[in-house]
Amino acid sequence: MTEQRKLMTGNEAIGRGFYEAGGQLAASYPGSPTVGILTAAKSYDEIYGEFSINEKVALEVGIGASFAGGRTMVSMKHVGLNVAADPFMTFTQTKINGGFLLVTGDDPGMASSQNEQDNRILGKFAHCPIFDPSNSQEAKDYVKVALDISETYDCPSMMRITSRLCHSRSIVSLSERVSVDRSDFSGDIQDYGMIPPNTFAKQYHMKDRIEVLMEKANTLVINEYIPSENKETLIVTSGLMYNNLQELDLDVAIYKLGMIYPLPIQTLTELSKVYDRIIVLEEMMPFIEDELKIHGISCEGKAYFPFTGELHTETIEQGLIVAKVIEQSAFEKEEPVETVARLPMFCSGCPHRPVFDILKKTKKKVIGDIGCYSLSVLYPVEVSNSIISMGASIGIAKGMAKVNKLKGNTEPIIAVIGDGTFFHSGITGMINMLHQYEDENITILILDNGLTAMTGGQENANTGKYLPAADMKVDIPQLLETAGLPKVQVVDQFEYKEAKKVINDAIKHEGLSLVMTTRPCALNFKIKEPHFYVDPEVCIGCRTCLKTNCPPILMKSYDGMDKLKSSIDPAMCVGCSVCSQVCPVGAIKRSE
Ligand SMILES: Cc1ncc(C[n+]2csc(CCOP(=O)(O)OP(=O)(O)O)c2C)c(N)n1
Ligand code: SF4
Ligand code: SF4
Ligand code: SF4
Repeated sequence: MTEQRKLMTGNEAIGRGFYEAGGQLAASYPGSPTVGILTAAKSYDEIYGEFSINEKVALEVGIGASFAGGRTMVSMKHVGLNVAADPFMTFTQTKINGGFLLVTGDDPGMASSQNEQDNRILGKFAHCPIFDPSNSQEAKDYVKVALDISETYDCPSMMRITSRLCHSRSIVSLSERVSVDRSDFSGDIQDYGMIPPNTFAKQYHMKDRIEVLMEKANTLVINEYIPSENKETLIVTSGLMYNNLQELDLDVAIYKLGMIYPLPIQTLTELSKVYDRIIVLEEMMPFIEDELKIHGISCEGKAYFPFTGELHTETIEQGLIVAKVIEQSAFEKEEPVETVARLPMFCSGCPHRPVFDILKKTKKKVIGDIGCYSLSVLYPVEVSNSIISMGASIGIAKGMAKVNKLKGNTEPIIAVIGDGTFFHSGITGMINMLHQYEDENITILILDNGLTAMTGGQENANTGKYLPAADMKVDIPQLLETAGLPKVQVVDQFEYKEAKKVINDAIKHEGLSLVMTTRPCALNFKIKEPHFYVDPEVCIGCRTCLKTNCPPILMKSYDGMDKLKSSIDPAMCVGCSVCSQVCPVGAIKRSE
């Protein structure tokens, strides 16, 4: 049989690797850069795959699958592990059964994340082996290595990847699927019932396990020593940093780690006697550097390389020049190309736009949350004053209202949250609102656009309302009212004037008010009504429509008219009608 080869992203390769490794259950929660992993894994009929309601639930579904003897993979973006950390930090004490792989996608440089955290530290915290592939082939192959190690050493494995590996493509050789047969769940309480005294022995088990794995690291083939005649410097690196370093084509010895925790300390101690110095090349925190130092191996690293952002080849070269490993740059200095800054913005006809247009006019403080509506922080909308983490807006609004009250400040507080984020983790904050609530003036706006738009339009718990194929259609107002919260006022925000009145009345109401907007995401539901156009004879050039920030609207000069008048690009307009509703003179009309 001829070898099958395919160009794959890192995410696709991980999905394929899971299939080939005999994977049975994959769970995830969407988030960049890891969304494509589950999409790829669940494209194979042999794998049950789900986007769970949040990362914690995804991890718990995965724990169940592993206990039942299935090979399991749970994937999430880096911050997702904060949400899943509670079960993870105890699961790491129990026995597993089917091999368990946690894939976590870090985002150095924060291309699409609210922070830049280095999840290798959480992997160490959980006492589990951590793998760091450098290309799609390794991403695929390491899935099997990690699952084998998980089963052999009875622990969850972690694969830490970064955005660039997730999204860049390289050639992958495909293999057949293997079949793995594990026993059913034993139900052995000592192994799985994690309360003291059962937990005492488990702590030692975790510590011993890492020591055994540290020994194993010395002979693991994915840890690779590339010697050099030049005995001045050994560079210890892993993952994508290895590729970037290769581009410099240096005469220098390299130790490329495939497993970055625990480290092959014995081998590296011996190598430290062969080379004059060790330099560690890694993105973000000095993780490998610290590990080496903890084990008495003298090395340098973050003294030469930034601890934040991606390390591109040029940055690595600069660091190595400062470290005196190389003398001068091999790159010709290029003048940076001037580009026009373009901020992300809501799509044409986005249902979030009228809501923030209305809120902007209230001039009140708005506590934002995570979703497409996070863009309301940026110019030109600039309405949400704070964004922290998924679901946080409601708790923050409550805490702020309580302290404002103690200070005699009765200013209304507004929180906005999308339906996806509401189900992910906003629901607990919402129920907590009932606890010792007095009379604080808080308005919570739930922006129900029918799915999880920002991460690519995945289903959430009420998508079934719009798509019959989706199997959950939780009714948010009914859910909240049953829990004892005030009646949710449901409003169509494309009825601009009505929506404005409902939102303004809710803000004025001295108490807790809940409003839910109902228009679905224009992009994912491909909404396209007849477009609108501007009648320049009627337009007075006041620019009110422009302030809705809808991409098709711009001011232009018309023949025979001195003043700039508004115009709408018909190809981009999806016909939501919001601009026509804010025009004071009726100059914006629907086309036939
Ligand atoms: C803990 C965590 N998990 C995942 C993400 C990635 N993420 C960004 S926005 C978003 C969901 C937004 O959905 P929703 O609230 O419905 O807003 P929409 O994008 O649909 O407007 C997710 C999952 C994240 N930022 N944090
Ligand atoms: S994807 Fe949907 S919710 Fe997000 S900005 Fe576009 S229209 Fe709005
Ligand atoms: S009708 Fe107006 S606001 Fe709606 S999509 Fe078209 S240009 Fe944008
Ligand atoms: S709001 Fe109406 S009058 Fe004002 S610029 Fe736009 S189209 Fe012209």
